[in-house]
This record gives sequence, structure tokens and C-alpha cells, in this order.
Amino acid sequence: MTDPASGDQASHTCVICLEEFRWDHVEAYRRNAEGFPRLVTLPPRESPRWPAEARGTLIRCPNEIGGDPHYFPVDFVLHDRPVVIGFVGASNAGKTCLLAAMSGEIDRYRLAPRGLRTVPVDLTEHAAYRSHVVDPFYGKGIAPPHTQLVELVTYTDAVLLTTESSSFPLVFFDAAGEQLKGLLDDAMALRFLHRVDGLIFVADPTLVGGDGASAHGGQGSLDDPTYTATIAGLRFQQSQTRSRWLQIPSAVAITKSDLLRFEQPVDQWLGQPAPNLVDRDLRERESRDAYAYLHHRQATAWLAPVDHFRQCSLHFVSASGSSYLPAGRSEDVGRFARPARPRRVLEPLVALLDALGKIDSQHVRGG
Ligand SMILES: Nc1nc2c(ncn2[C@@H]2O[C@H](COP(=O)(O)OP(=O)(O)OP(=O)(O)O)[C@@H](O)[C@H]2O)c(=O)[nH]1
Ligand SMILES: [Mg+2]
Ligand SMILES: [Zn+2]
Repeated sequence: MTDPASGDQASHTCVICLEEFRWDHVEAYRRNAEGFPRLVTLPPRESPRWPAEARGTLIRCPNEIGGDPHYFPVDFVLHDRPVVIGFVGASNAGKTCLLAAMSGEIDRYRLAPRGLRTVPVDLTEHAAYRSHVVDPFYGKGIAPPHTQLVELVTYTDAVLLTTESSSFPLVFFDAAGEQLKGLLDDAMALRFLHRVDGLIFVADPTLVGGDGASAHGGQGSLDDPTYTATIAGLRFQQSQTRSRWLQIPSAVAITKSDLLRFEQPVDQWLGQPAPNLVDRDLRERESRDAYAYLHHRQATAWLAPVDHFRQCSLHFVSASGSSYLPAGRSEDVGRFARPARPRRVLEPLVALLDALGKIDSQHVRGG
């Protein structure tokens, strides 16, 4: 990872602001008992003591935001460049539930048959995310809280994955739908588009009309403003290339598909266990079915990614596997009818990782 042009200062991507920065491998931080980061000096990188002393430390990113420093675990820079995945979709579309389900499935080793193993490194935030969001969702069906508007959109969760040939942090950005809508006027939110490696567009089928009918909820003819702003932001960045296609891979996840489970062809797809290999032909078939499903219901707003991205697959998924029960009088949180049993939530992610060359060829079939 050492960059010869800069002596022993390697170039890394900050997983919070996503800017490139250089780090000398010596200046690190450890949280004190009150949780404040305190400077520690590590031995030189070549020293045999370095790995043990660096364990559990934090790095301070030199790009301060609004005068405030930010820190992240050293584990992020000890491997290949992070793969950054962003979620796009309106408020209430189901982005946060989908991420909680993906994270839970990854922790349950459900990517292993596709040759992607999770490494239990101490990414502190991941443990906190698991105990605050994923465990209540899996254990009791408690819905994650709505995502807040924030000044700096930062990553929500991250894990370390290894294949035969590489090991890389997988980083998820889950902004509030309201924030994504105003993306073009929000420099802080927009910055995540500069470094994102793949996008999951979340489509909420409860807003779609019935078979052949014009969609109620306005999706029949209107755009989804979060999709439009994201695509426009990427187009602006890519304006020098003049390509008709946006180059990063994308996937459309028709979430809440549990509500459509008695409809053709959703029942067929949702009832299928995830394949044990990365089956590109099967993925193509599901994409065609999902495209036809949305197109037939005039939900064209959610088909926009297909027209803009070089690669875009479509998937039927369910984060919860059961329907939602709004908060009762004695509760302050909404919950699902049962503990979460996600269906096919990793398929959009696998499609992106496949397009990014992160899946070893022995785990891939078709093409
Ligand atoms: N039936 C069903 N309902 C779901 C599912 N996922 C989400 N929902 C419902 O959709 C609501 C909103 O989900 P969130 O994941 O919080 O939506 P979001 O896109 O993150 O919304 P913002 O954070 O406001 O941008 C949940 O509270 C549930 O009512 C699902 O898989 N099945
Ligand atoms: Mg959310
Ligand atoms: Zn940073």
C-alpha cells in the first residue's frame, strides 16, 4: 500500500468524508475512558511491534469538516481500498430496513457460498450498529428508526470481507430520503457521490398501482426526486467523459416484496433460496421479470437507473419477511409482525460486487 512517490506516506480513502489522504502510520489515537481520542505514537511501520500496537487505534482524517475532526478505526486502511455502496430512495422507501437486513445476513455468513467471507475485525461502529439496530430487528422485529437529516452524511455500517485474492472493507452509506432529494444543493451530501463505487436504488412497491393500472401515489408519471438528483449529480461529475452511460454499477431493489408475495412472478422469486453461486443468467431473468413488473404497472420512475447506468440489475427483496405493525398505544417503536427473516436481500449487493470484480471466478456461473 506504500506509495513510492511519497516516501512511506500511503494514500488512503477516509471512510467518513471519502476524501483521499496520506497517513504516516505513526500518528494514531486511542479513546480514553471518557471516549475522547488521545494521541498515541506507534513504532515505525516496519517494526515487528507495529501490528500489536496499532490494534484498536483510530486514525484522524486531516480533512476537518466544519472545524470538527473525525476519526475511524485503523482497520480500514490495512486492506485494499474500501468498496463504498450507497442507498438511494425516498423517505420511507425502506433503505434503512434493507441495510439492517443486509448487514444481519452478512454477519450470518450468507455471502460465504459466493466466496466472500466476513472477517471479525473490531470495527467498533459495526458492533454498535449490530446491537442497536440489527439485533432488535432480527430478535423482535423492531423497525430501525427513521434516518435523521445530518450536516455530514457518514457511513452507517461497515464490514471487512475477504476473497481468495483480496480483503477489503465494505462500507454502506444510508442517507435520509429527504436529504437525498436535496442532494444537488447540499455539498456535504453530494460529496458521497464522488467516491461511491455502486448504488442500490430502493423502490417501494406499496406506491405502485394494481395490475395494468396507473400507479396511485404518483409513481406512474412522476420522477422519484431522490433518483433524479442522484443521477444528475453523477452525470455532472462524469460530464468530461461524454459517455451515454454512468460507469458505476447499480441495482434496483424492489423492497417490501413480502407484500406482493401472492402476485406473479414475485412469489416465484421470493420463494427461491438465494443461489449458492453467483448465477448471472438467473440474475438476468430476475431483472427482466422485475422490469416487466414495474413497467406493466407504469412505475416508470423507478426504471430510470436502467436508462442511465451501464450496469443495472433489478431484484425482488424483503427486508423483514413479514408485514409492519405500526406502534401501538403502549409502544414508541413500530415493529414487524415477526422477527426479521430477510428474503434475497443480498442479491443486489452481490450483483454490484460481481460488477466490481470482487467475486472470484470459481464462484461465478453464466454470463
Ligand atoms: N412489509 C414490509 N415493510 C417494510 C419493509 N422494509 C421497510 N418497511 C416499511 O417501511 C418503513 C420505512 O422503512 P425505512 O427503512 O425506515 O425507510 P427509509 O427509506 O430508510 O426512510 P428514511 O430514513 O426516512 O429516508 C418501515 O418502518 C416499514 O413500515 C419490508 O421489507 N417489508
Ligand atoms: Mg432511513
Ligand atoms: Zn475524512
